[in-house]
Amino acid sequence: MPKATPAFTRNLASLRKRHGELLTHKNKIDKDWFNGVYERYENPVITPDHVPLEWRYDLNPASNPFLLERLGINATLNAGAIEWKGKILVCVRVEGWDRKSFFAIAESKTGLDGFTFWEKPCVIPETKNPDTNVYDMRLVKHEDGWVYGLFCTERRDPKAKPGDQSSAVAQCGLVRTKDLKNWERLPDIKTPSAQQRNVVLHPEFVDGKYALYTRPQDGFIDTGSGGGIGWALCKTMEKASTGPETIIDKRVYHTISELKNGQGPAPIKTKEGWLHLAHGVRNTAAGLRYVLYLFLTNLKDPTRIIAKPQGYFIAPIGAERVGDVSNVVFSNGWVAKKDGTVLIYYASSDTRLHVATSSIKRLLDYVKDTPADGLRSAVSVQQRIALINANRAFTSK
Ligand code: M1P
Repeated sequence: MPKATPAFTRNLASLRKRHGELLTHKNKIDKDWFNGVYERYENPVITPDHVPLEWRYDLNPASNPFLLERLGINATLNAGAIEWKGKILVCVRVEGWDRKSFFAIAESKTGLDGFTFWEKPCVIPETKNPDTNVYDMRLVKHEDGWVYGLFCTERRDPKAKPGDQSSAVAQCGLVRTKDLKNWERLPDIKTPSAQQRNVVLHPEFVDGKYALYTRPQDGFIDTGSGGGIGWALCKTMEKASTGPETIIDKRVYHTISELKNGQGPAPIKTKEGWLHLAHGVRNTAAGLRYVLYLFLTNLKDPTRIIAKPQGYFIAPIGAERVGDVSNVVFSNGWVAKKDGTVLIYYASSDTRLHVATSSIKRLLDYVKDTPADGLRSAVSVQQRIALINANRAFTSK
């Protein structure tokens, strides 16, 4: 064993101490914040600093005498989530300094803190057309017995001119697993659209077919003529090729999702309908703003929206507003526990992962009894006046 310098030994001990403290730190409800719908927490649940030191540092004093961080982590974001053998597992989008994302499973007993990464990142086999970048996996326990992972696979646009090094094509990559360790890669999902992101598998068969939430888009960033969250059916996941896409949740002028939107995780089945979490995007002078919203669809016909509150459910606040892509919250993972608790995993500003908690009861109350978007200022004023009038009896003088 080569001898480490005193500085190497000291710095490694301090890195290990800070890493250990981070992993054992209890996360508490943020008491300075309340809206009744959900709880926010004091700390993010996973940051780049949670990633094991062995993934970032060469710990051999002979080959790395200065203890340099060789393969740093830039961000830990958009995570799929699943309850697995009594623990909460998140499949995190981990992005290195090289801008490549990969997937890694982290587990926690509480789902609120103590997230620890499994020994190694997930090895996702490639297809004949290798992915340049993969991200935003939605984990779904399907009634066919498999756990599917649907993710975005991004490749350089084959039609791009040599001077154009940014045009890309996004499609839905697909894996399935029985243990979250061995991943079988299936062909990318084919849809009628030029590009796809935010494709999510519905957990049950519909008319004997697999059902997918899609997000048709003409270009890589712009959805173009893509009108919103789509829905398409396909016979098999082994060579998935969908029929036509119908838009079930449209983009609408001057709403939180006028520019684009996308299904978050798979919807949760409740007695009153399928509960959906999605993101909406609008453009501003400061760039795109991403917020989260909820809606409810009919149990027998998940394409039919039966309740949709106005506005957003979660928007970035405080430190969440700043990061690699500021003013963004994004979610592709949530877990509904048997006792009715819902753990909502969302990333802020494409940089770190947070949790919010609520319950099925509260979320249904919020979705069903919050007024819908009236689409005009005058209607918003009337909604607020109705609330003020109804509150007269409860207002202390
Ligand atoms: O940068 C914000 C988000 O942008 C994309 O989402 P969408 O396709 O809806 O615009 C994704 O790249 C997502 O990962 C990212 O968080």
